[in-house]
Amino acid sequence: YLLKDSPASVSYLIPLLQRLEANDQHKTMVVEDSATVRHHLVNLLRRQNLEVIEACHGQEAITQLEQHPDISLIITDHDMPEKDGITMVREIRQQYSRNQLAILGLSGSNDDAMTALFLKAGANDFLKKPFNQEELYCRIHHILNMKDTADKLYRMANQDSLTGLWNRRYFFNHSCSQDRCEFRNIAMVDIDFFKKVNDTYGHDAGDEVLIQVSQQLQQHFPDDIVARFGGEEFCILSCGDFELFTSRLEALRQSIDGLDIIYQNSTLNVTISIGTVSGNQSLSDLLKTADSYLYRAKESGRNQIQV
Ligand code: GH3
Ligand code: MG
Ligand code: MG
Ligand code: MG
Ligand code: MG
Repeated sequence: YLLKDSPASVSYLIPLLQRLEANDQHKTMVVEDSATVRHHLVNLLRRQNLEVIEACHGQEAITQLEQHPDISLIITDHDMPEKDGITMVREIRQQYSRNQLAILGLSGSNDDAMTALFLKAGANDFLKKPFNQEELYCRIHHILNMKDTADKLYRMANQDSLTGLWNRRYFFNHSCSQDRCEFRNIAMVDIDFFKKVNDTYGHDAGDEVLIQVSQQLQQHFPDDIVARFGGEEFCILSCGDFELFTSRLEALRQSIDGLDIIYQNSTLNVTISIGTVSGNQSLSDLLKTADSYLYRAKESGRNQIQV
């Protein structure tokens, strides 16, 4: 065994157990070419109720990650056939940020630079083999906490807390992810006479309407960027066929028109107005145009799409 066994100290294990009790299921991958070490690591992790996937080298790990994008922790060796650990970490980090994935490097190499190389490639931490079992648990606990904190920060900065939709900041930061497409489709969506809902049924009822309208938006546009721009105004950004886009908008309009929103003892009904445009102009030009079409939809009687 390359691994040092040490007397199990229950007190050290408690932090990891506690975080798992908090209903956090972290899917883990062990990347290690030595079957003996890999099985030992897998056993240590399974003992902590972690779901574990195995890979024998870096290339296999990358394939596994594509099949299990919800993996949140990778523990990896360096010296492996096909692809070494540091190269693998560097490649994975181009796609998976620190709020999605925690990585722990692990190597028996006597190379002084090994720790720095792993950290520079994007690992969160490094542990030398043979390692102490409690130290492994502590480091895992630590990097998973860091990942969860980074994720929380990311959500606080990019998501709308009431509806769970993306916010303006995310919208403008990620609009470039659609730069490759020739034409971009934009839709500005605004709830009609929303102020009346608040005035009649109260602010909490208004919030419920916002939540349910947001769910409809997400269901109709699962592959696009859907953001709450403010108040009762939303924006959808997508690539691809504009006719398909407008037919989806029409389906959205109809489903909200027919939606009964139950709040306490009342059934609330709202409609939406939409302004939409497609083109290769700048995002701000497209938004201005969509906004003017939305205004036209309001002027023309609401509950409609203006193209
Ligand atoms: P129009 O059809 O012209 O869009 O009329 P409207 O009443 O929907 O538009 P208006 O801009 O007059 O009112 C929007 C209201 O949305 C006013 C504001 O109090 C309310 N609002 C904004 N944010 C929230 C929120 O987070 N929760 C609730 N309940 N209300 C909100
Ligand atoms: Mg090895
Ligand atoms: Mg409105
Ligand atoms: Mg308004
Ligand atoms: Mg508005």
